[in-house]
Amino acid sequence: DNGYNLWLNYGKINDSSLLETYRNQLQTVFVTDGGATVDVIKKELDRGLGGLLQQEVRFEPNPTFQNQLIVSRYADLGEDLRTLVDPAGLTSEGYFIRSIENKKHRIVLVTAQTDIGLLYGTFHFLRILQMHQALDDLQVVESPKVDIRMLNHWDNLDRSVERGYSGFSIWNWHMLPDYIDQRYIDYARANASLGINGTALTNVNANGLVLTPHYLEKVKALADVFRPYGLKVYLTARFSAPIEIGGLETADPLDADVIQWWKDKTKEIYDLIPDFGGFLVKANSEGQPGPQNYGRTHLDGANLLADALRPHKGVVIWRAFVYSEHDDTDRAKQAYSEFVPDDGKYRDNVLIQVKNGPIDFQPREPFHPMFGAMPNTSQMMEFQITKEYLGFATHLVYLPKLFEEVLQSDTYSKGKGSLVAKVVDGTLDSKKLTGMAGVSNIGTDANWTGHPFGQADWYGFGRLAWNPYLDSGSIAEEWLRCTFTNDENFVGPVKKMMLESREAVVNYMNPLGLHHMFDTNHHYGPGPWVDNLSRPEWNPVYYHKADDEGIGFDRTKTGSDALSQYAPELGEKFGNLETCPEEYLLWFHHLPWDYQLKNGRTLWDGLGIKYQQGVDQVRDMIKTWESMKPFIDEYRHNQVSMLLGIQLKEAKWWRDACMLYFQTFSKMNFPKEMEKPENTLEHYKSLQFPFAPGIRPTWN
Ligand code: BDP
Repeated sequence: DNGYNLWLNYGKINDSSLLETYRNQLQTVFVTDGGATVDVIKKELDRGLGGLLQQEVRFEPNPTFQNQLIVSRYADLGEDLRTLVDPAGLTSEGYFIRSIENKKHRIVLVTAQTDIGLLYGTFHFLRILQMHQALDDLQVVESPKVDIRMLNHWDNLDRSVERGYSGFSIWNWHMLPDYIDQRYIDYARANASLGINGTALTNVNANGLVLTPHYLEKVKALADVFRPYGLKVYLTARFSAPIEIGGLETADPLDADVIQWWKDKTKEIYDLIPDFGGFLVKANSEGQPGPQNYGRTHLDGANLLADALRPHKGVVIWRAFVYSEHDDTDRAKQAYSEFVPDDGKYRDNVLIQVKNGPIDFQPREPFHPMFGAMPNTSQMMEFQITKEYLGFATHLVYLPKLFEEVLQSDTYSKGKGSLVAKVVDGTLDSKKLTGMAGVSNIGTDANWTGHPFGQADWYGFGRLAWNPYLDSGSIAEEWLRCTFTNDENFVGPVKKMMLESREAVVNYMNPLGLHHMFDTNHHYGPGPWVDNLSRPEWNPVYYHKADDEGIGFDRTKTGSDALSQYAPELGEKFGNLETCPEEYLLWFHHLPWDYQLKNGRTLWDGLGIKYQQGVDQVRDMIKTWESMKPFIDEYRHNQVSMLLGIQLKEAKWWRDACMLYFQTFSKMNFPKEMEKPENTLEHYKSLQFPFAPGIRPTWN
């Protein structure tokens, strides 16, 4: 099994008594009449039930109500069934699944207000079977808690993928629009199975060409494929496009010709793609053009595009990933200072998309202080599903654990319990428009994500975008059961391994609040010594600030005071060494090497012990995986074994390179718990990776 089918693995149910029960309960299927989405539902049921029950699926032209699966819009239900389900509170994408047994009926009913709701309900129903759950007392009521649930592809038109580690871009621009790759359809199916309803096709480091007629035809072809699956297309808009493809002299957001150009361009797109989602914009960040090039603000830029999109009901997703060249106090503070003062001034079809942490997708960061700080502006969460800073597609790190930690963080913006999840789903400040984006890890590799367990990150992102309160353990379990097997001897240990994998990577890369110690450009291996890049905040030494005295970034009042951007309760908690959780210690404090940790050991020893622990955790993962051989196919078992072997090698590399380097300052012996480094510091410094995948071609 090469993993192409993802979690939509409809292999035969091998528990014979369960199989008998299902076969009996689901003798026939009735699906409401309808258009393209209903056709998709029928196809999925044919495939899913056919595979799981290993028998031909009998579709009836009319409901018989006996031992039948009924998939029907709420409005088409007879009075007697309608009274059994109450659609109040169900959003247009929500659904019910109920088993009903009374005098007239012995059915499982999937119903919804819309065809897309029915499709989502169908996938959920199939998942119930994939997980071998009983159909007897089903009472499922589901509506997504977040409006826009989208993937961001950092895909370039030449098919390279920025920070992509699983092959090339799946968008074959050259052969579109005439050639529709089967992958596009399977991509849409997989996303629909999770409720993902949007996809930004192109890199945030944008190319204006995608907005030219030649490319828009290709985009339209993809949008047509995705439509029946409820998946809307978005594009990244290069702010200087009016100059580059429009022939104007300026892209000033207040210039009348520029305003008109964006209006016309937007209309041109909607004429081709009536349900186009909108624009995703990275402006005035890392060399991307933006309104500040003309002395204007992010607010001016975002509102310009919002006005062009409003007549068509589109949205602007404006990224907050900015750090200015002119403020070198603390990069962690800059986005907040540029956006928060304009809270409430953005048009209502603007969402500000904020990365989960204030620096950049590190193995661990505290949540971004903008969450909870803009009660009058729609905000969107941006997670990174691709593992730019977590070992690419080579390391097994289960990201939903990280996502959950962020979503469950308390912002205290409205007192205790003001979780980031409540900002994201809008309930904290009664937001009308909400969203969650994940930077995709999908490519042309046979299994889509390179590492077989990378699929779990896509899966988990989708599930959390639907419901940000889900727990990462249940998500792991669902994914394992649907992807591999329901054998408890497999699910239990592998789930445990997945849940521990996130802490392992933190330990062997960036323990105790350290961050951004990655080597130049590729962000793969360690480079804590790097100090030669043109901007201070591109250098690891800027972040760890190791010197003869100690290590860590002082973000308290005595330092950059980034802490003041958080609610006072958190300022207290993180600012005080007594109460600051040790996982954030060096994020917020600069401390002497002999500072005493809670367990009585010195900071120096504590660092070494954490690094060692990370290595040992990977050893445990290898052991667990070894014993899983009997439960899954050889192909994927082998793949994961080899990858874990690399992960162990590299965990040691991180430990040794970082500890040897820090030792040049601490001048202390390694703690006795730590294994001896395998190489010298000079060796680690000399390693070069000029052809690492996913690197941005130019840092401009
Ligand atoms: C950084 C990446 C860079 C992206 C940038 C972004 O190194 O490739 O372009 O984020 O999010 O993490 O815009």
